[in-house]
Amino acid sequence: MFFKYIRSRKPAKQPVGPLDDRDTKGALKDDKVIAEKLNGFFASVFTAEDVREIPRPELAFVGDKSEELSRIEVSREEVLELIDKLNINKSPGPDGIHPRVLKELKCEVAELLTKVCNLSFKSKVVHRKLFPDSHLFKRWGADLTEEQQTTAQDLFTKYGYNVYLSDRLPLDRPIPDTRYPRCMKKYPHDLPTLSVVLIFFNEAMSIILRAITSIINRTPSHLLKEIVLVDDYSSNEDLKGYLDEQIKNYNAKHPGLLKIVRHQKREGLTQARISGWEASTADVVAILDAHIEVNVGWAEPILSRIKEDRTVIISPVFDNVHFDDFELLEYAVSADGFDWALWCLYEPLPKEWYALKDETAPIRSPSIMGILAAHRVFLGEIGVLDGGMHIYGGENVELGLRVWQCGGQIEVLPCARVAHLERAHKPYMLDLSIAMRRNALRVAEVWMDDYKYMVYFAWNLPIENPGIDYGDVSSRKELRKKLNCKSFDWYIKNVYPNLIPLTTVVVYGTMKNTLNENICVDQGPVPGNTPIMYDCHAYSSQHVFYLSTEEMYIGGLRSRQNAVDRCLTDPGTGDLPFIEQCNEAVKKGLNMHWDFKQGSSVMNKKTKRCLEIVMDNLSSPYRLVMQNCTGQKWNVQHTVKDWGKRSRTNSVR
Ligand SMILES: [Mn+2]
Repeated sequence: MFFKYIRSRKPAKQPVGPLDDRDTKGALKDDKVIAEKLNGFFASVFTAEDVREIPRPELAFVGDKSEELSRIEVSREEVLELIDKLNINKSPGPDGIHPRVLKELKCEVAELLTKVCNLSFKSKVVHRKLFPDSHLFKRWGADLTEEQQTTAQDLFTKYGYNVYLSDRLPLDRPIPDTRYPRCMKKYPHDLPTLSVVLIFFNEAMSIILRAITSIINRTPSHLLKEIVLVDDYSSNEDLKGYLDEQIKNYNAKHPGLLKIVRHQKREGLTQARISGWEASTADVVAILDAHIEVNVGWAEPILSRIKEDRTVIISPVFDNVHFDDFELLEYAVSADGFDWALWCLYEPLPKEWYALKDETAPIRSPSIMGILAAHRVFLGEIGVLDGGMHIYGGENVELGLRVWQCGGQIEVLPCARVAHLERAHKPYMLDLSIAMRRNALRVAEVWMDDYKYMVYFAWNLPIENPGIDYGDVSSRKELRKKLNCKSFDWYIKNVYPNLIPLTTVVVYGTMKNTLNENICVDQGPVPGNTPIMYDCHAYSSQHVFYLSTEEMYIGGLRSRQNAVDRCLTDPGTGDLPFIEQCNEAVKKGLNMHWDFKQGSSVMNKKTKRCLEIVMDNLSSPYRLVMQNCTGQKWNVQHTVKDWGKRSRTNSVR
């Protein structure tokens, strides 16, 4: 996305002045000339209307400040490039720049100019950087005293975002309206009522209060029935008595608006969402994190869509609030999907949606991410959420599959926008993949039928006795039966054709030579095409798949249409094996077919050479080579018993 690109570009390092008034030694000639230039530039780019909304940089030139100017850290390229964009696209129109993006750009230019001016013309006290390696201070906090830095860093470590700044920002701060212009249409007055659930665990107080404030200010009061806070047994003191007081204050102004549910022990994200759903009473329930700010007009599109169809589960579009400076980064509208490990990911928008030529139209989505809105009773009918999920991960995919397979639909609504604060780190858990893996198996066992094999492949687990306790799934299986839900095969063919199964896997996992079982075949450096032997760690770079079609994949598993597997090939000359993208290998007619059985050699069908390991001399490690077969034996970690062998012709794509 254009705006994202601008933001993420790294500024050039060299200190430079804003415009062209630099002499050969790099010092600026004349402050007054620059002041005039800046003023002139500002007047040429910013309209009177802009000036009302965008603060004009303070151009106060006093005395000779050229020395300070030479130390300006804002890059000239950055300013010039932005100016360039503005000039090219000055007039908004059908082929020009989107008016909202234009305004964002102008804001950036104004901000940069202000920085230039402040850095140049005000005497600056430089504080020692106490935490040069902290993510918090990468782009923020240059003017903080040492004491302030310490306070801010402590809060950052505790919460994973900039609580020091949050505590100083107004609760009702404005955020940019990121909707498409056509979203600003009128919605009917008569819509279903709304309960908003905010779940939290040890969230910072100012964050929760800002979420509440945004909901009250940006939801029509006749539609907002209540806000239900769910505390998943926080330990922070301020979230007890002080929060209760705050709730009383709100309710004094808005009688009965705020409720709080407090868990008596830590029950996890999913159970917190279920508790919020149980406590709500309006027609529609929106279940959100507490580290959000809803944007203007967020509720009306949701409520009118659910009024049309009670079986639609809705995801608003997220924008990202930076964890450090709390600025809003607009995210592109996209659908929600997942890979075979069941990690959520963004999917491109379906062609059918573009064909509608209506940017306000709902987007059919295979899955959902975290934040959702639904008809309260319908959500209950299809089983709310799986309360057996632990901590984090998998619960969204579970909901996605269940909704589609059991007669509902999931849609992303481009006009409903919610700004979500992404933590730099999640203080409550170090390795999310442990809970994720367990929850993924739960989803696989209940909803995915034989396609569950793909989840076991992706996590490199044996299908029988994976050694992971995913809890009791019998009540979820009963629910699936009771609701008469469709198969995963139906789902993948009708809802998510972009997710690609691989039904021809014979063996998978790490691959070891019997000469030394401490080292594994590894895809080697990427980018690069030479597989190597490396100490076994069993991460995806060491995942090998041998297929009944006699191909051998190395390094992870393809999940989606646009990702490509990497195939082992024998170039036929030299002593090194070569990895090529499988579709390329087919096109080029490379030697990509292998004879292999567990405990035997890996021999290329065409060249008759073998994949083997050699030690060039006693002090060197083993190398992976192609050579005349000497009878070396290989084993791959796991064997597939039956999947695909029954109905291969049906599901192979
Ligand atoms: Mn969140």
